[in-house]
Amino acid sequence: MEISALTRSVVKSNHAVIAPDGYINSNVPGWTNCTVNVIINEAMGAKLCQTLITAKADCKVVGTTKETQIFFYIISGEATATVDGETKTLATGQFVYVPIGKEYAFSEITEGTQILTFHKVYEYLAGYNVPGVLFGDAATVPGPSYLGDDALRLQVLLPDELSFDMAVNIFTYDSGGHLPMVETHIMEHGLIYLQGQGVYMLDHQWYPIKKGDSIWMAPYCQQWFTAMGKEPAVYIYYKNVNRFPTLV
Ligand code: UGY
Ligand code: MN
Repeated sequence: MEISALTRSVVKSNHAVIAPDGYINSNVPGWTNCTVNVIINEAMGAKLCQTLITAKADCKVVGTTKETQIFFYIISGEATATVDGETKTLATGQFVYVPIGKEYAFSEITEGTQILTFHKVYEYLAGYNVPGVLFGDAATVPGPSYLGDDALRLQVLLPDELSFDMAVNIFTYDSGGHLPMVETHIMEHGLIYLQGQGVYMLDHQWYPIKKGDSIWMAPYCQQWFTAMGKEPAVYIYYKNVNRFPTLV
């Protein structure tokens, strides 16, 4: 039997690795008959929230966004989503972006369905409208090579427009593929691995990472990843974008 004091999870001041073995469930009003794991939030020092919903029988996920927009992504399974009066059935890889001030309701959720959420307080931009509801499917989003390296592919799920202050991307690395540099940047990340494994360097510490693991990277947490093993490594990640970078 494995010693239960062992885990790959760590929580540091500017990054965290959260493996599923340490999950403790939360109750979220309006999200019923499901387990909810709040993986990243402001209590950690983050400016985003990332949760994982796992449906039980007769699960419903219902609410109204206020000043915080929510991006819902079906990691596996199926659900029917109604947002601002529009209804669609969402299957694995499909998503819906819910802007501020909108009602959402997920029903007919197959037992075991896993739904990822990213939440961010919306920052208005003078001269630009607040984005509308957006349904989408990662399978139809192109994945061009990243910075000219065919071992890396980047899919951008939300429109690259100034009205959006968050990006959600899917990054695919062939085995042996790696980031072309150690990134050092102001933007924050939350992510979860959808497939594969590899080694992440965060703030000059090295972590083995695999499917199901999540990572938080604060602004300026230095980051690098290489994929290992027999299949591509894939993660879906959040990034804050498109707003003036300083109050100074
Ligand atoms: O968009 C990004 O900053 C991305 N290349 N970072 C990452 O995957 N850690
Ligand atoms: Mn980055």
